[in-house]
Amino acid sequence: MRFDFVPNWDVPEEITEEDKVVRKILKDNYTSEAWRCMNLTCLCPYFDGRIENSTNKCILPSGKILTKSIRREYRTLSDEERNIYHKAVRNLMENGLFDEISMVHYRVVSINEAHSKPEFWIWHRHYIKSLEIELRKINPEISLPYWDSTMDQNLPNSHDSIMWTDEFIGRTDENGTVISGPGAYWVTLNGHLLTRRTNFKSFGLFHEADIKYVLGESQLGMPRRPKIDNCGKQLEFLEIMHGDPHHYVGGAMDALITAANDPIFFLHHCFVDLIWELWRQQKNPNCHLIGLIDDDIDETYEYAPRPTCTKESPNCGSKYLFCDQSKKLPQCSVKVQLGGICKGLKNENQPCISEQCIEGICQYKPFKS
Ligand SMILES: [Cu+2]
Repeated sequence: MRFDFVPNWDVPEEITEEDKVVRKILKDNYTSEAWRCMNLTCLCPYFDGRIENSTNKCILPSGKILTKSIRREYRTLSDEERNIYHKAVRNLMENGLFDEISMVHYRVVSINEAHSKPEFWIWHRHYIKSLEIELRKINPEISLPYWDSTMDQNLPNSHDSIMWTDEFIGRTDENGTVISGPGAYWVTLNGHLLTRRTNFKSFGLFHEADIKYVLGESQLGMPRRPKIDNCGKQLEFLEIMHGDPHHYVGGAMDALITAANDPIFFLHHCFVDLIWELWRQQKNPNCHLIGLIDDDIDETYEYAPRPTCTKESPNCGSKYLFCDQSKKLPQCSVKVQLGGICKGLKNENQPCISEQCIEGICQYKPFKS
């Protein structure tokens, strides 16, 4: 049988159309309310922990202390951290929770909620937090990483980023089927193998200039009062902008209804949430409502800063990133995979994951006799 990688969780034997459709029966009742917790004391029971009276800390059954999750850029995780993260995602796929959570997104999309309106920010914030909590229940050391796709967008060809390799979010075959990474051969809720675009050219990822534009704005659409005080437009722009990486990745990510079937959804939305958080922290009090003011701050997670570099301090904090100094302002970019285009980048900035940029292509050093 072709689909021997399908977890036997609730998947009936019934496979039709030459093994192309697998019907999953979901419980469709993801009801955990852990996402409502704004601090670790509240989260503690969801981890079977206990609050130690003297310190007020949450002690897990392992004896470790439950700490705030620190969300870091996906390419700054160590190899070990990344593998632990991938494994935990796979684990949720196999125990059915990943599908249950994907289904929550499917449901709100099908009733026209949480998108193209001010709830977009809050809703997706809570949504990705649900996945993070489930991942942390498997391993409390995990934090949801974010995908700062401006670092891929900076490359001569963003599809040459190491993002799309076996070690990271995975490769696709010529049909677009994801064949490695945490989404490898995953069967989505509509019964198809997870796909992504094989040709990424038609859409862009996040552009630094657009993020700067959003952060430069001081007002926000007020929930339920979108047109008042000219507060309406800026975050709408960010929501529209967030669509480009969806289309860029393509496949399941291309459509709202299926997007959350791809694990990359959560990396992308985590970055979207980070931009929102950066914006929120510099809010304009005149355009402010509940959910945005400081006493609503969520103490269960925080964001590590986005990787940055300067000429004087060119370290982007990971062997998978480099400080691109070929442009006016130095900026951290993700490295280019073997065989990828590095034309225009400076070899001394080490843009290639392989040894060298030779004649515009990342390759190994030529053999010297
Ligand atoms: Cu959504």
